Amino acid sequence: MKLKNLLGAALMCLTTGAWAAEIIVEMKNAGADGAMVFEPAVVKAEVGDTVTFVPTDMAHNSELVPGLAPSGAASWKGGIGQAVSVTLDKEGVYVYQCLPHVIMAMVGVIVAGEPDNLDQVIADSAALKGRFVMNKDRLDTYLEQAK
Ligand SMILES: [Cu+2]
Repeated sequence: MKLKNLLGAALMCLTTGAWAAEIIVEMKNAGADGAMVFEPAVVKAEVGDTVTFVPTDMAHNSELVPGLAPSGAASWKGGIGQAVSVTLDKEGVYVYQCLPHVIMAMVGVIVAGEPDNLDQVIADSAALKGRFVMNKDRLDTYLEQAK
């Protein structure tokens, strides 16, 4: 009886995705890609995985850029200096930003499953890129890695 319960619990875990990964992205003043970065800046994940943004340094946030995500995907907007988590509920490419440092191209990319909407995201990212004053090719570099 006890063993049967254990097996049942294990099966439940498998079918409900209890093994989904949790991925940590740090918000930093400096990193491998220069000043004001998310690290890792390009995350390849699966639908159901959770990404948590951790304020390693202060004065950063993470928020989804409206329109630069799979259709119908859950959005997120963390407070300044606050950790925030998102569970990826739709397959595709997500672009997010740090609001105080958009002009320094403090952005990041998540790919959940296949990057089916990548061409659309690239086409629609012009407005965001227009706000960059520094590191102007950073998002293009990240999106190149999203393929
Ligand atoms: Cu920032």
